Amino acid sequence: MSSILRRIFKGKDQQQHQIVIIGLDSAGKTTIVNRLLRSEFIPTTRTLGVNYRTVKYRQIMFSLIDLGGQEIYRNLLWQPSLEKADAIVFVLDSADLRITEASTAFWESMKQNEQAPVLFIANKIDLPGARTFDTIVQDLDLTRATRSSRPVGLFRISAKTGENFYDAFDWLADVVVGSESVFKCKLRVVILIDLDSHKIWTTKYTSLGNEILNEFNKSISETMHDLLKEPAGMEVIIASDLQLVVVKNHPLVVGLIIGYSDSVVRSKLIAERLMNTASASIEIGEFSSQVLTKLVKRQWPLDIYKPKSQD
Ligand SMILES: Nc1nc2c(ncn2[C@@H]2O[C@H](COP(=O)(O)OP(=O)(O)OP(=O)(O)O)[C@@H](O)[C@H]2O)c(=O)[nH]1
Ligand SMILES: [Mg+2]
Repeated sequence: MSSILRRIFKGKDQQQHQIVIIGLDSAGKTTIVNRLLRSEFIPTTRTLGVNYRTVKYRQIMFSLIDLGGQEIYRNLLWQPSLEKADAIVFVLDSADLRITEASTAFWESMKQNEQAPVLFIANKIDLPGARTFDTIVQDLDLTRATRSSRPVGLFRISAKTGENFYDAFDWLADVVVGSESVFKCKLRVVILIDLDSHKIWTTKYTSLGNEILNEFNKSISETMHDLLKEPAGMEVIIASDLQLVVVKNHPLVVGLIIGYSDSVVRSKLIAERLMNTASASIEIGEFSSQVLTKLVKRQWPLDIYKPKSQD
């Protein structure tokens, strides 16, 4: 077989996933690409136009389209690349003061491609001026993104030191090959409340700090309070490295604590199934909390958080 034929066959065997990397200039996009290629920190110069690279990551071929982040490239080059993206990586410099500009660039890009999964990277967490995760989520309104139907993963990393770097790209690799695991969530706490604010079922899969639990209870009370105005809906609050999800569907409310890059859409599905089961059993006067405990164990065993020591 001639070498050209071999190359064609190889190309056919191995599907390449187009990963479009965007973010303001100097966010760290090319540094991330270099770390993917060489597993180390390599100094960069600004990208003029676009930089194409291919990398095999955990047996998956990524075709990386590393776009220049300066305004001229944002206007000229981003849209045509985004339209063809299989996945989008948005990189933010966590210490950059241009937060409004970054937010506009992010949300404009989301409009250019409404389907592709999004890996949101808050980079440069090694810098002393890096914003906290909560601030970034709030400033860029990221809960709106995690609530959308496409997979959205949020990660804080340092492309310089490598902190959390592979967690982020493992998530992306799972997403592009359609692995089930990314659509799972790791339930820490689930709580079911009725309209009279009675906790009718609570289950904790791990112990959590009081601060988080207080925040969780507060967000549940606020949602209960709004229940009269709006009988169905959902709230997502990011607290530390967790998400507090409150789903209401008159007359019940379910609160869940999940990991910060877990699928909110999936946690909503679990909450709705729990509410349906609970209301059906309440109606016939046969409610028992064991039924719900068993339901979670049977239906979503992989969505239950297991602390590392129990793995
Ligand atoms: N401290 C720190 N510096 C970083 C990190 N990542 C990148 N940098 C530095 O940030 C500067 C810009 O990085 P680049 O990777 O070139 O940024 P870019 O997003 O590709 O920029 P453009 O190509 O202009 O769009 C460089 O000096 C990098 O060394 C990080 O995690 N921590
Ligand atoms: Mg660059």
